[in-house]
Amino acid sequence: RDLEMDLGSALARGELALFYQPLVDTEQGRVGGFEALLRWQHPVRGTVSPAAFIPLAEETGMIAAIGAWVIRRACADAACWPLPVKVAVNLSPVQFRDRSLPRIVAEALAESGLDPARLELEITESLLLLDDEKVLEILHGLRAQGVRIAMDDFGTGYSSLSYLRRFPFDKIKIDQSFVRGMMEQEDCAAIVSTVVSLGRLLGMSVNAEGVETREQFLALREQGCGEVQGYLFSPPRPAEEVVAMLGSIR
Ligand code: G
Ligand code: G
Ligand code: MN
Ligand code: NA
Repeated sequence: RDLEMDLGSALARGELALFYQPLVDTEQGRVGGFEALLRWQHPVRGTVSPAAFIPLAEETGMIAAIGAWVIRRACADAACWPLPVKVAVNLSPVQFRDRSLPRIVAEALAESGLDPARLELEITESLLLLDDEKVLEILHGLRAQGVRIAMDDFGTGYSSLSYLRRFPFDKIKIDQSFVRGMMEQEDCAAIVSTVVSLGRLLGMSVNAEGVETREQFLALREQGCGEVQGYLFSPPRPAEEVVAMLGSIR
């Protein structure tokens, strides 16, 4: 497969880049951090979405090198930002297959000098489906470094509330599919408000993704959802634009 061969050299050729989407603190009304989202600037195909190439990287094992690069790049970028806001990095379950992740993260933090409390790692429910002692050990190893762990896309996988007991997440991210329908559909509204209170009762922060309208934002803030992100504020933008985004949202 052509794409596969190209992906093999994409890292070395400098074709991978991190874009950043602001995480907006609803109480303070300001940017509290950024989620790093990977982009592949392919010389012929143009920008290739991670939805297209992450699965390929996972199948071929290339996700190990790409994932390590993402962690290092995100820490290095964040260490240079003018304000000490968070940086959130998405992890693939494949990055938990061996035990190298805590070391990769420790090295990225040491090299960059980034305060570990500013790094948030996003995992998905599918990781916990493996129901693996090793996964929990790795997560605890990361947590022990002072890094925060967020459950991404909450409610879309094989959601089991027992996951929230098996590992104490710092944050739950409500999937954008629920946010999209929350003003029109009672089922979405019920799920959103239930997850917001669940997070609060469990002592976890809650983020709502895919916020596109002011009405959604106001409703989420009213319900006590502490953090939001979405096109209402900004799409993911190139690293060079982070400083401008820090100043522009209020
Ligand atoms: O940015 P976009 O909406 O196109 O991202 C599509 C998907 O790719 C999302 O599910 C997102 O979590 C995932 N993704 C983006 N960047 C990374 C990354 O650096 N690593 C992993 N594993 N997934 C990522
Ligand atoms: O799986 P994960 O939540 O990491 O993926 C986030 C994805 O959602 C990214 O690809 C990002 O580009 C996309 N995204 C971010 N904000 C919005 C939004 O407001 N609306 C829509 N439709 N997509 C968004
Ligand atoms: Mn994410
Ligand atoms: Na998500």
